Amino acid sequence: MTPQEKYIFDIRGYLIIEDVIEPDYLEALNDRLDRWEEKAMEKRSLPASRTHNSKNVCFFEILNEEPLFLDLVTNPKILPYVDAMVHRPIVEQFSACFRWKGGDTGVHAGHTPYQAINSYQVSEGRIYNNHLRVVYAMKDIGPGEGGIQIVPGSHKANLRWEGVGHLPDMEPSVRELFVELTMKAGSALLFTHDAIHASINESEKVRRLIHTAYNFGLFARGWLADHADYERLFNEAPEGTWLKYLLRRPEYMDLIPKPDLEQ
Ligand SMILES: O=C(O)CCC(=O)C(=O)O
Repeated sequence: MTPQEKYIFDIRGYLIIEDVIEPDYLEALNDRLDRWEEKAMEKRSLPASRTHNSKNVCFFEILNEEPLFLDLVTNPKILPYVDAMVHRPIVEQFSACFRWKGGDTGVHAGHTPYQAINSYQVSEGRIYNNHLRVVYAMKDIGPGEGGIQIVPGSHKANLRWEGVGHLPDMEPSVRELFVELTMKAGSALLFTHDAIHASINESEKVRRLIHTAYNFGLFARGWLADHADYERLFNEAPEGTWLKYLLRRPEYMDLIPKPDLEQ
């Protein structure tokens, strides 16, 4: 991560890096995702739950079922950013999400001006993300096609968000704070979950994302991923690798050494 990228990330709360998935690998992943999209179509008609509704379906178990996706966890083009911005990281979640027209995510962020321990911080020139999102566009995402929308700089907000919860309901003066991030297939959006964000797909195109997140290893996994979710993959990962390191359980006494970045 260059000093310029670090500066930009700190000011805006996000960074888009292009061409982080090789074309052949992207094609192979998309071939598999075609199958998952078929499953997603079936899930759309089931009663809504935390992981799906008729316009948005996510699969949080995909990493356990698709070995091909494991290399994304340790993507060598992304790992240096994770290492630079998350202290002793663990994988917090990994999911494939499909989004149809009208599907949206309401406005939210991890940051609170009154609970500093969970918040994005910088100390002695080092960035500390408690929850760094790395979101891969598996297909191009153009304007109106569901790109994540962020309020730049809001990870440092001093006041509580008082806006409404959904993008279409917002007054123009608030709505214009959001920057809609279009993406090319094979690129990654890295953002601090402390920045205010939301999204909506207003197009006929199905938005296809791989969501990953890296957390500070002392914190528990998120509300969607469980401590045991990656136990088998952790056990199978070779000793001393980044894969094993990132898939470890979050522990209060986190003593597993961090591998060198070069491997
Ligand atoms: O999938 C989306 O558009 C929203 C993602 C999001 O809210 C998140 O990663 O926290």
